[in-house]
Amino acid sequence: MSHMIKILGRASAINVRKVLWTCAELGVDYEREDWGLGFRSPSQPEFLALNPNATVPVLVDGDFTLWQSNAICRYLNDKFDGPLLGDTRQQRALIEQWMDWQAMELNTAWRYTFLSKVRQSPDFQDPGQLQASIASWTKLMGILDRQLQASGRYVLGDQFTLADVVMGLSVNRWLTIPFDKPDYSSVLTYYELLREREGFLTYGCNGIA
Ligand SMILES: N[C@@H](CCC(=O)N[C@@H](CS)C(=O)NCC(=O)O)C(=O)O
Repeated sequence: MSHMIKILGRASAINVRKVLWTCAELGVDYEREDWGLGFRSPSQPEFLALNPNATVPVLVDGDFTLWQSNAICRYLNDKFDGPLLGDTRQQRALIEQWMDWQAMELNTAWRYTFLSKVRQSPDFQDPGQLQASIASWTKLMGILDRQLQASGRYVLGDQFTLADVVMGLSVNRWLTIPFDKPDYSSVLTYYELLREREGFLTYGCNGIA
C-alpha cells in the first residue's frame, strides 16, 4: 500500500526548510508534524527513538527513518528520480562536496554568531568568540562568492542542484543577520537568482531559526 512521506520538524527551522524546499522542487507531497522549539520537544522518548540527536528534521517513509537534513534531501531526490544531483558521478560528487562543506564548514562558522545575535543567548556573548565566528564565516562566504563568480550562475554552473538548496538557506542567513560584511556581489546576484524560484520564496528566504 502506498503511504505519504512524513517530515517531522517545525517549518521555521533552517534545516527543515531545506527539506521542504527540496519537496517543492521535486513536486513531492508529504505530511508534516511540528516538532522542535515552541512545539513538541524532540527530547521526548517517542522522538528520540527516531533520532537520538533530538533534532529536526526527521523523515519517515513507511518503516524507513532518516535524520540529517542533507541526507534527507539526497534520499528524496533519489527516491523520486529528481534532477538535483547531476547527471554523472563526478557532477554528483561535486554537489555533495558543496553540501558537505555547507553542513560542516559553513554551519560551524556561523553558529556562534547566530546564537549570539539572533537567539541572544547569554552563553554566547563573548566578544572575542563572536569576532572569531564572524571572521571565519566571512572568510567562507568569500570562498562561496568566488565559486559563484567562476560558475556564473548556480553553485555548479547552469544547473540548479541540491547544493543550491542548502546554500540558498545559508546565504539567506548570511544576509539576514546584521553586521559589517564585505560586498560579495556574486552572492547578492545569486540570492536574486534564487528568488526567482517559487520554492525558495516559500521556504528558503523566510524564518530565521
Ligand atoms: N545537522 C543536523 C542539524 C539539525 C538541527 O540542528 N536542527 C535544529 C533546527 S535547525 C534543531 O533541531 N533545533 C532544536 C529545536 O528546534 O528544538 C541537520 O542538518 O539535520
